Amino acid sequence: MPKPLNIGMIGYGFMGRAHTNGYKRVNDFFDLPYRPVLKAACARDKEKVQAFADNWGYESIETDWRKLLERKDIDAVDVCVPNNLHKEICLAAAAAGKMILCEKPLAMNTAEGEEMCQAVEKAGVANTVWYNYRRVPAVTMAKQLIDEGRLGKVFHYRANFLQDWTINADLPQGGNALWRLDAAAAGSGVTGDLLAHCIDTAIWLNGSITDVSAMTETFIKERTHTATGKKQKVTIDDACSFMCHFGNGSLGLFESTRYARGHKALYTLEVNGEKASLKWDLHDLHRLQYFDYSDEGKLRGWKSIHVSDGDQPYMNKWWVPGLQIGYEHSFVHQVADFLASLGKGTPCHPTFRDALETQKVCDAVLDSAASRSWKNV
Ligand code: SOE
Repeated sequence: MPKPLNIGMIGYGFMGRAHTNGYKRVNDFFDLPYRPVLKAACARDKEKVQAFADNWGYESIETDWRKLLERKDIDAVDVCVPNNLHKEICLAAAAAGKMILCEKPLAMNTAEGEEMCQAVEKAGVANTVWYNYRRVPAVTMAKQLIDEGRLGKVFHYRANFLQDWTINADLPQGGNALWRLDAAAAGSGVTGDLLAHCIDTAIWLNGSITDVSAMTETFIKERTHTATGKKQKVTIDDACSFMCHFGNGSLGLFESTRYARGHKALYTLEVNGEKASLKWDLHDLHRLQYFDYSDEGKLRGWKSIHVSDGDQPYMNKWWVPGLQIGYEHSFVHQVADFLASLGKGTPCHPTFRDALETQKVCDAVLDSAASRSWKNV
């Protein structure tokens, strides 16, 4: 019988729902040493958090996260609030001895992230950051192929994360979901929100990034702030592109924007090696494109692998070959891996320390754009 693991969820937005769905489904499909129990949901607005708790099946609510952390019946807290609140909550949660599952990006900047790493390491509490795309089966399979040496020496890593939801100049900054447009709450724009995903996957697949050269742009200079009702300067990056070197000698090219009309959430990545290349696209997330130069010449070409077979990552837990899974399953997988790691007493990657690497690259990217010069990570 799996042991109960009592979850305290802080926040109830998009990620609060995505993570809760993961906690609810995980034991139906995975054999695990622990079973998440939806103990308490916490947010400032009592009515809204009660509605969330009722809808998703949390046993109780809190309106002050400090109260949640005082509760003896909470084992792990899930931090799903805007980025400017991550540090304070995580430091307090670590001091209270709670395990922490923190939404990405880890922090507002590297200095905050470093403090958070030290706090969880000092407290010895299990920790992970929700960079969920690692656990899309096709992406996990890309990692396996690279680790098996099938690509050989890597020359190029390329990633894009393109959206178009902020083109409307009337969209305010601040408040539900739109806190992402307010640098005071988000820290940065697409760099921390979208490129952070690309960077996490890139470091995982291709190793460390050593130096970067970036440009950013803020296309809409002023937006009404939800809190004040007044027009305020926009200080997030609406778009960011950067090039970089990886420690393994390969070259990286990254682009992210919320102004690519027609693209809703187009995360694509491509790795080109001496022996083979691979490509992945979030809009077609169960496929991995693979080109193997060792194939017989006349048959050589890109293969579109439908990652849905039992011998492909995570897929033996789901349906039968050919029947695919989706975005939400990446969160189920992260919960499964977190619970399995707890059972083994091993870290669940990305840990806070892993996510700090991504944070450092984001900071170097923003520094580079501001100073129009190359920056070491
Ligand atoms: C922003 O639109 C967003 O929801 C990000 O915050 C998520 O991290 C990303 O996965 C999808 O886009």
